Amino acid sequence: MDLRSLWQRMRRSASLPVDDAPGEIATPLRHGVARSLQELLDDSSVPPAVRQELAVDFARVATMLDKLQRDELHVAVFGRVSAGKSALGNALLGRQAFEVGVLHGTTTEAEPARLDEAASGGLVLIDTPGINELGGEAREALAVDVAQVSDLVIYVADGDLTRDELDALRTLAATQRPVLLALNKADRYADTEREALLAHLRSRTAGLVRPEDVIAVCALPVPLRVIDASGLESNLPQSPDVDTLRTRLLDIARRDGKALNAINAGLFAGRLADQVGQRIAISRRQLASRVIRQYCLAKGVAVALNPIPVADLLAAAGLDAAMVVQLSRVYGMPLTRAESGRLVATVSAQLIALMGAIWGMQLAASALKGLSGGLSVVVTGAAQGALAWYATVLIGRAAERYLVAGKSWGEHGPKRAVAEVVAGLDRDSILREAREEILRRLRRDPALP
Ligand SMILES: Nc1nc2c(ncn2[C@@H]2O[C@H](COP(=O)(O)OP(=O)(O)OP(=O)(O)O)[C@@H](O)[C@H]2O)c(=O)[nH]1
Ligand SMILES: [Mg+2]
Repeated sequence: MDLRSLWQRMRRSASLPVDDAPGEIATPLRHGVARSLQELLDDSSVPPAVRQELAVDFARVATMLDKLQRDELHVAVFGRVSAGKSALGNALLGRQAFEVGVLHGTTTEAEPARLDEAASGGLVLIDTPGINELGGEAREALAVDVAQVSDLVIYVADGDLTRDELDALRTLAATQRPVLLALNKADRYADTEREALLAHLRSRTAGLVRPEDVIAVCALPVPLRVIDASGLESNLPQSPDVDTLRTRLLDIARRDGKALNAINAGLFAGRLADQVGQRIAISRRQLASRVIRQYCLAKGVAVALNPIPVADLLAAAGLDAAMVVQLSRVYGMPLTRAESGRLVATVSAQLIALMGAIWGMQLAASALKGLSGGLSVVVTGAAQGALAWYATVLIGRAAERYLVAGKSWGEHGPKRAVAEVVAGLDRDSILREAREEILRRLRRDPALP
């Protein structure tokens, strides 16, 4: 009996729908996950670039929910190059769905091959490229990706496991999917040898794979060479032997049934929410950096053209307040112009209190450092512009911190927060970059001295 009919029979015996009828777990989950993602897609305070990325995830969730609804069992085959992953996939499916090769690296991309009748419920096998030509990080990423789209994973080995393979197994096991270890090419071992190797593999993978899930298989045995009575040689094809593995697969599916899918969809949705949160944070931060830089440049160039006393730099707060209004929008916590003005005043007061007059002197020296003699108006202007730039960076970063914390300076108040922002930035490299950037802008303008 092929796996699909077994699967269907199993479903019938468990009184589960064999056709396309939506499952009882699927519906609420579908709505919950899809709705919260859709809300993020529609949220205008989420930067457009993030929303675009979300659309990709949304499609992925839709596929997963679809799968949930159809009650398919997605099984990924994973392992080293030439371990026989593709051959094992074919043996389980009972047809030549995947290309099998003697050359290394036959399968180069994860390719799902569906049973033709998968729409009425069934098994979907996912073949993957061999992991040993990948670096550690890529290997881990592939393992996580593969696990994400499968309900369970078969790790295929054709001998003892290397340290890298054990690492990959660990990554797979950490994804909470059931992992089976198939020792393929069993035809190459004598019975005692094979049993010894299985025992060894069970002990090496203890805690990662259940002992009963370490199974010997023969996906594509080499044909037997026979010599008949007249001395004529011929090759006798051997049939694959994957029955034990198949039975175990079905046992697990039967044991966990629909719950297996539901758990995976739940895990995926949870992880997705974390990832989405992180991505929004990163994207907001990038956007905020661009906003701050625009204001730094505007203010830096303006001050360079109209030098003002150093002490007045922090007081030139109009532009800074406009910047804070924009930053507050980036972080989805809009502030009014008046609120932004007050925020800038608070930060400036802290900066002045922190550093006072000495700060101004040191900064001026710092900004001018490295300039040769014959200071032209442009160069001294640029030094002052750089100071204005630096002050704007500090104000911008402090405002960001306040916004990210949900409009709060935290329990230690603005003094500590601003001091930490100052300590966390490399003053001299900001000044250097600012000066170079301002000079570049000024030189580009032919109307300037
Ligand atoms: N003796 C023996 N050889 C096998 C068996 N299964 C697969 N092979 C051979 O192993 C080689 C690799 O098989 P594939 O299925 O292409 O291996 P793969 O893991 O998919 O390899 P890549 O896609 O290149 O990573 C082929 O030459 C197969 O004939 C088996 O059970 N016994
Ligand atoms: Mg392959």
